[in-house]
Amino acid sequence: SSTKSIICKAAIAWKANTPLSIEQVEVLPPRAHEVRIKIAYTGICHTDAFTLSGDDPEGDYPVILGHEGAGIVESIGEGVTNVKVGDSVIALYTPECGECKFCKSGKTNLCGKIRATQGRGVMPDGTSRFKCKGQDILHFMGCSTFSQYTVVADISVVSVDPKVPMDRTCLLGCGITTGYGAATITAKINPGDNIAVFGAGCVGLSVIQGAAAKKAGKIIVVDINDSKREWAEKFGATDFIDPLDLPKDTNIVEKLIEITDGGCDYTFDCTGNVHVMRHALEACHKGWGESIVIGVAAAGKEIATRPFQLITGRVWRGCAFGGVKGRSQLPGLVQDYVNGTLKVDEFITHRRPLEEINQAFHDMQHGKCIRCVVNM
Ligand code: NAD
Ligand code: AHE
Ligand code: ZN
Ligand code: ZN
Repeated sequence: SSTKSIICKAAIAWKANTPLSIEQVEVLPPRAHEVRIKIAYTGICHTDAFTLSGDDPEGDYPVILGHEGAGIVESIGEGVTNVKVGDSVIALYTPECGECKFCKSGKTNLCGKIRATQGRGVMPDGTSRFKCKGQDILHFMGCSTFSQYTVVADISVVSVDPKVPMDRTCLLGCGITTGYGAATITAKINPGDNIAVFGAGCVGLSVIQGAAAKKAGKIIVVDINDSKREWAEKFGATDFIDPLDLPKDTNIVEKLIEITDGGCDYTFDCTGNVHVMRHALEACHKGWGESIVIGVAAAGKEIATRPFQLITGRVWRGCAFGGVKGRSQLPGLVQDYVNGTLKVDEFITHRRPLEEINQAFHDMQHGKCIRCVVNM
């Protein structure tokens, strides 16, 4: 519906480990099966900082980061039928084509349709829609929400209830959905199940929220930042342990096995630390306990445990975006928020205009920040 480029502001990462710079960018019109979105708000996720730090094997530059964004459809390319101009939308880093082997499997939310080009930072036709200073700028995770306008594949966007403010819906684009989905979709928590959550950031707090919704028994939160106790309790944790406070001869695994009479039914790593991942697996109950890896680890990091842990019935698994299928299931999560059964407002601890996006990255590194929402 549009043939013109838009000139707007975006935060560009020219190379790893340097501040973003706010630049004038040209955003080309959407081609067939693409959607141009006017981004209203974006959250900043730990994964954006991870990629900016140079730890992401797929990280490439120059790039427009950001994958937790909401906005309004400005124009659509040929053949787009799932959204229309003016829709209130959330960008999806885990697309849903509904037709590929993954989408049809009924076993996963991962979609294979555009994963290869998404990983290379380009649109499905192999080219970029961003230009700055005469150069092509790469896309990120199929979203690039740190731009006032972005172009995404039509399978990477979902329309949601326009009555819900976009400074809230943006957070359903990653952190909240990831943790809540990990607890309610990836893990099959039964009432009374004991669970442990390692790391109480936006993702871990969302796991707690999901576990509470599933009426878990003990919801034990493990974090090395003591100030997370209050946060964890607010979202439904029953216990909080700072492993640094344990007596020298007790480790966190023993402690969790002791207080759950043999181990947890489910544990979740929301730290990205591979040593924590091992603890999370080994704190699972013999015979059936499952540990779900959510945290993203740096290039070169590997997990380890004795195979005996698996032989004796513990299960190691993981998920992206909580196992949530964005186009089928995000509108329902938005309604849960409207109905008052899903907390979202509580996660917003900081707000910044686009001009202050580098300070927003600093905010995030501090223990007091859960989410900083950036007003575009
Ligand atoms: P965050 O930094 O806000 O939270 C991490 C928490 O872990 C903090 O409270 C920190 O104090 C705690 N922590 C750090 N080291 C610890 C340790 N050794 N033991 C116990 N607690 C420890 O981050 P977040 O935004 O909540 O994201 C968490 C992780 O999830 C990141 O690695 C992020 O990249 C990843 N992530 C993955 C997905 C996915 O789809 N798989 C989606 C979103 C985020
Ligand atoms: N690119 C990294 C991996 C990063 C990663 O695992 N990303 C998650 C989402 S984190 C959101 O905050 C994800 O979606 N993974 C599945 C996928 O297909 O990328 C690497 O190690 O190469
Ligand atoms: Zn994220
Ligand atoms: Zn698919």
